[in-house]
Amino acid sequence: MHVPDVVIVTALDLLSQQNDIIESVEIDRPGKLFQSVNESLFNDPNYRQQYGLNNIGQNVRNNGYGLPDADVDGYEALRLSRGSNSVTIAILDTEVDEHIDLQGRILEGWDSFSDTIEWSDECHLVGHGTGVAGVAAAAENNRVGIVGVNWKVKLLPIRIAGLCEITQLSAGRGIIMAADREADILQMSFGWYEPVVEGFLRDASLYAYYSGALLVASSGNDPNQNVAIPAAYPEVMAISGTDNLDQLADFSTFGPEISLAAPGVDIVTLTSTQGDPQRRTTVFRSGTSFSSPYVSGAAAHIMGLRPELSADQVRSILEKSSDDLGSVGFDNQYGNGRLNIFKALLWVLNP
Ligand SMILES: [Ca+2]
Ligand SMILES: [Ca+2]
Ligand SMILES: [Ca+2]
Repeated sequence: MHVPDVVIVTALDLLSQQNDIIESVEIDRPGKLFQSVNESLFNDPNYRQQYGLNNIGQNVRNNGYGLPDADVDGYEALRLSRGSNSVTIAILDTEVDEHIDLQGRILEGWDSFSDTIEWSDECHLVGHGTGVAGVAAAAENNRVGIVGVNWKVKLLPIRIAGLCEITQLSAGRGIIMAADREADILQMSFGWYEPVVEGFLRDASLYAYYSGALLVASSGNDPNQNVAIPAAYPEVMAISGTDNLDQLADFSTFGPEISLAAPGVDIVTLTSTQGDPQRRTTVFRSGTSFSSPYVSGAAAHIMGLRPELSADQVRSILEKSSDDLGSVGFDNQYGNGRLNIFKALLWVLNP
């Protein structure tokens, strides 16, 4: 309740006249504790290294000091949303391990790969899918690992890669399965440097798009190539990668298909538990594989707040609310700009 100043003044005046029982009267005022944000907010041991969420100029891995606020404003965003467990991101990747930092969030998945190609534990140990899932969804304030973009979203692991390889058949089947399982977002950190042509992979992407899912994919890790498919498909958001200075990563593929950029250099995230769920290992990864899940986690925030929005509307909000970098307006490196989750959520809450 807001009390008008005039009422307060009158009340103080009346109270101070009771000087036989009240010695003096004054207004109490709220104060602040002077702890810096990155020290106090999260107890997750690797949070301070997560410049992508909150860049305070920290020097991650001794690769140089960052540019303050060259980040997705993940810290500010938490004031507006903590995520929703009614939203699901399909992680189309290698396996997503039952890492303790993803506890309770992993739905029963599906394997599109092992019945098409033989696989071994070799690729499982890479932990690629677990790292992608961590960026989007690791739990906050659990004294484990990192802080994900979204703390409640469910994860649907769709294994499409094994033996460190991936085929368009396994990927396409996984995309169709993710759509049929009604995943809201398809997170795709893989691709092929091939032109956009008709075929099974394209058909699968269109099937998922027309079923209402938001498709998010990494642009690729070769600056001399065109944006990879499926990222280059018009129905898919293509995400390039930036560093802690908001510069395009030197490995990032770019081109006119880029929708957004997001942090992709020296990203600390989860890795394989090697079968031991108590294993809490984290690792640094670089690549557009790890920039695109920032966007998936952000999209899941929007869908949690406004479930009636279409995937196209969510995409549009993310693009319009991004921070323009490079040349003014759209450019081939950053697309519409670098993701800003806080601004996206402000847009959603105050359209
Ligand atoms: Ca910031
Ligand atoms: Ca954590
Ligand atoms: Ca620009």
